[in-house]
Amino acid sequence: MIKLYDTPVSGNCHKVRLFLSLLNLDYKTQSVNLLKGEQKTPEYLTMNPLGKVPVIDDDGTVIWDSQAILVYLAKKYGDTDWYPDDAEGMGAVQKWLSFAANEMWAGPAIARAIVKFKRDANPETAVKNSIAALRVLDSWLSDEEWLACDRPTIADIAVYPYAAMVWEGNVDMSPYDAVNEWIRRIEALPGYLGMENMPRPN
Ligand SMILES: N[C@@H](CCC(=O)N[C@@H](CS)C(=O)NCC(=O)O)C(=O)O
Repeated sequence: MIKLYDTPVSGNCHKVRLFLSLLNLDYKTQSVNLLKGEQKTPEYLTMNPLGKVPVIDDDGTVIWDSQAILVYLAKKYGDTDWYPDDAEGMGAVQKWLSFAANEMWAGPAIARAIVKFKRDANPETAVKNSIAALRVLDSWLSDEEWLACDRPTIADIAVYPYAAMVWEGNVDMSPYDAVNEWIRRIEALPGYLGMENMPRPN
């Protein structure tokens, strides 16, 4: 069975839990307490030398990094709807996986972590980066329902959690109508699983 090394408040872990739920896969979780440094123990570092969550162990196949895990799960358990196998489709999905790891991290994820977890980073830079990322997303989603291939793919799952939680980082979501509509479309997918105990914006 798949074992997910998981921290419930982590948006990167939420990507994985959400996708496991959309695929209707059984899994168990092993909670990793980041405040206690459980991600830096010698045992944990043998699975992920970066000392971060999430990690999955699928009967001995160990994968770290939320984007890599989405690719693995889609290829192994999903179908080509979630992760296409043609060059154009793969490229279209991959650019948003990179966006999730770079722009969504430098902006929305850091802005939230500053407010919620007292992360030592510059709030003005994080909010500026968040606005830049949201503008790119909003512009794309003004013409498209989904990020790639005209259907829900792992691109949407990778970008969604930190977009849906960016308001927790004191970023005003009200100017981004297309992003808000896309968030509602994702939350209407069969098997959608929300972030545990996540408050919703007013
Ligand atoms: N690119 C990685 C980033 C993983 C990451 O930064 N995880 C954070 C939690 S969201 C973490 O484990 N932080 C603990 C640490 O850096 O010590 C991914 O997408 O999985």
